[in-house]
Amino acid sequence: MDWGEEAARRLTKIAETASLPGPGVTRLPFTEEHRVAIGIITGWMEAAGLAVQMDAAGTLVGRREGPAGSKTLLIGSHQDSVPGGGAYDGIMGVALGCLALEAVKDRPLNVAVEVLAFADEEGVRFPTALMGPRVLAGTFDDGTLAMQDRDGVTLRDALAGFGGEPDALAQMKRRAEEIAGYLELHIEQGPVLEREDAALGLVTGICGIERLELRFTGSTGHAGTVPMEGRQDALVAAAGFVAEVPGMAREWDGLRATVGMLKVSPGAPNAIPDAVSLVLEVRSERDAERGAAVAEMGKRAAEIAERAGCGFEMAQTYQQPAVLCDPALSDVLARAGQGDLPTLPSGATHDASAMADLCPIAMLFVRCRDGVSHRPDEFASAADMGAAVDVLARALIAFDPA
Ligand code: HGY
Ligand code: MN
Ligand code: MN
Repeated sequence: MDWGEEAARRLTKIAETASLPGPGVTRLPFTEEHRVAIGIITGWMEAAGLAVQMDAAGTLVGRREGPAGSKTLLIGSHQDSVPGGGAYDGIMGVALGCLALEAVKDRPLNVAVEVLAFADEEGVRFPTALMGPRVLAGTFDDGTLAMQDRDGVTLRDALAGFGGEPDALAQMKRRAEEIAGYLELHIEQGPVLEREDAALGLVTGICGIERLELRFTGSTGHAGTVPMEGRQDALVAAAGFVAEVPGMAREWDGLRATVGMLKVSPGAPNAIPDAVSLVLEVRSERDAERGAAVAEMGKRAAEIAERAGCGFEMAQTYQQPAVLCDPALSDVLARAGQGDLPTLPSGATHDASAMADLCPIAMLFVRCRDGVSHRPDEFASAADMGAAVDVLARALIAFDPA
């Protein structure tokens, strides 16, 4: 079988059938689209001879037993997408894991293997993410079950309604000594491999992330009668800060800072804005630099607010540290790639970020056309996906954690 063509066929099918209508793929966790995806992925796992079940966190698990007493090697990624996202982000790692096990067939392996399709990596529906890997790593905070989506549905109710078991999550922590490691194959979502004319690349590490809510406060008034002098326009302050973010980010090598959400009140064309809240996201492979950059940005924001006669406050709403891929486990992929795989950091985060709290992680990137992702035109070629399946199959056959 041409594993790359089969991967392309499967990913096209699941994109077309397990998504809300509209451009690109929209498949949020614990929805009808997720349920359709579960059915399709179950077929992939069964074709690979895996025993399939959904765990309490809504992760679909396909398991192939290994020799008695052997450790388990985990392979996985996420089934969910961003709204209007691509057909490869996340789900490709699940498809390629199943195909590699199909390719291996019943050749003897030194480990048991599980393919994991995690429910929610993007954190779009609920203001949290990575529940599946965090439950396995024992780092999941039960408090997040109370978080609500835009319709007021709690994560607890959505999970229970989907067939998960919110009250059984605490018992799901895997024993680290039984796990040989976690491998994640993922579309690069950036332009590096394409620029290097490389189909595949080994990930050195995954960036850390920090999200902060910044609030600028002024005073509202009639847009037609309040003179320009002395206004305390919260949007003027916020816009002044947003305009400076790119320049501030460039002061730190490799740092990325983005303002992707902004809310204005009262939000009327004839009323001076008296409150603006925005979300600043800062990413870096170096946590200390990220911390320094956030502190400096907060200082600059306060100065800008003061110049506009406005108040200012900032609070952290999310953070996850940078994680390094395990050199030994990465080397298994490198050797299976016959040694000529380029290496690169990941500016996107992945389920592997959370799995790093349980076991060694390694990631293999697949070239991404034009570096485009989180968009309907995200694309990985069948040839490159076929090369990834071959590398993973060779790695599985050679891998011996003893
Ligand atoms: O935000 C990220 O990097 C990932 O796509 N969730
Ligand atoms: Mn994504
Ligand atoms: Mn992803």
